[in-house]
Amino acid sequence: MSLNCNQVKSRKIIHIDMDCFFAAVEMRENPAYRNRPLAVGGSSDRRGVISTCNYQARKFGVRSAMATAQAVKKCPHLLVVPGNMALYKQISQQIRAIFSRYTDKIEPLSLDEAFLDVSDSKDFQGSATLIAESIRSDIANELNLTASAGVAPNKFLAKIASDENKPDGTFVITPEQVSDFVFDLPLRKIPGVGKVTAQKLADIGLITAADVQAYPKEALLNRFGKYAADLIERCYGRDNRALQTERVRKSVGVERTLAQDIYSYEQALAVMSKLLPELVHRIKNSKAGDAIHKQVVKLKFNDFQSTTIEKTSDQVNEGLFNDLLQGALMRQDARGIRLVGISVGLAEDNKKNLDRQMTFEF
Ligand code: TTP
Ligand code: MG
Repeated sequence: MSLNCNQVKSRKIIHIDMDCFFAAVEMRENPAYRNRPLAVGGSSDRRGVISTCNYQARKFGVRSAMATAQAVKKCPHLLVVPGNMALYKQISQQIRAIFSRYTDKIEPLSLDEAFLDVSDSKDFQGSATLIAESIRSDIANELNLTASAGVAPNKFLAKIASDENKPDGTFVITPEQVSDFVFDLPLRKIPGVGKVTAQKLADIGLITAADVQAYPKEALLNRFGKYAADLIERCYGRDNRALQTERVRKSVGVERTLAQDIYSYEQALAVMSKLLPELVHRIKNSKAGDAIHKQVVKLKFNDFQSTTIEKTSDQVNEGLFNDLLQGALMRQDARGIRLVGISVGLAEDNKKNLDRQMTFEF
């Protein structure tokens, strides 16, 4: 049976968001930063802005995206450090590896936050709350960092919930609590409602979700168009969006296992030249041409050991594959070759995640 518009599939969604992520990493790495107001950002004499700051600095009113000069005015003892993006990315991978112990339905939103759909999980007898607590304690024990979690029947409520008990806390909205929770919810807190939209809504007296519920639906749809329909849904606590879990492809390749072992460069080259048009075809089909950043040759020998050799490249270059094959054969040691493969590595396309962020800006 298919779901019609009014039937909302019940899900168990966890939203995890690291606490003052960049600043927390800096405090972990440098004990001297721990007990003082700290920000990561550009320096004030170069018109820098604050990326984030620790909770001590927040007490003084320092915020993300604030000019560093203004932040230092608010908090004269603020220490501003430049940050280390490579390290934040590496830790982000470690956090994702922890998530993947619990589910493969993961939608990363940025380096420090992600949605997890644990509807079908059997861990902790299916308790999303206990799963969230377990993830938080894994992060604390293994990475020495804290995260906050929101647990709810859908994405937008889970996202709002993760902010409720920040830092180092969990907030749960059960299906029974949804209507009470949204009643007082300021529209500004709904992801996608920015400053401009919130002001336009306030202009007609709409501040909370309850205000929207009480307002004539047709009038809202006429005034604000199609975005109003989603907004009204959120104001009743509804959000039927599934997680966008599609994996970003990391490579495209073709390989051939041979019926009989081969031994020479010429033989391997002949196999490779048959594979090449296939590879080009696959790259075209996957529309990945623009993302190519390396070429790879793989050989498997008749003792089942395999070897790969690669070189940076932004296109498919036959000459380079030939050179790589020669390089790989230096490792042959008189063994027979059972498999020849060629592939291209693709750069990760982070834009995809940004494009997904939905807004209600009218
Ligand atoms: P956030 O999760 O928005 O912030 P946070 O983790 O620092 O703090 P909170 O405890 O409130 O979650 O963003 C994650 C990281 O992204 C943050 O550590 C730094 C970076 N960032 C910027 O560089 N500029 C910005 O304007 C924001 C909002 C974040
Ligand atoms: Mg965060």
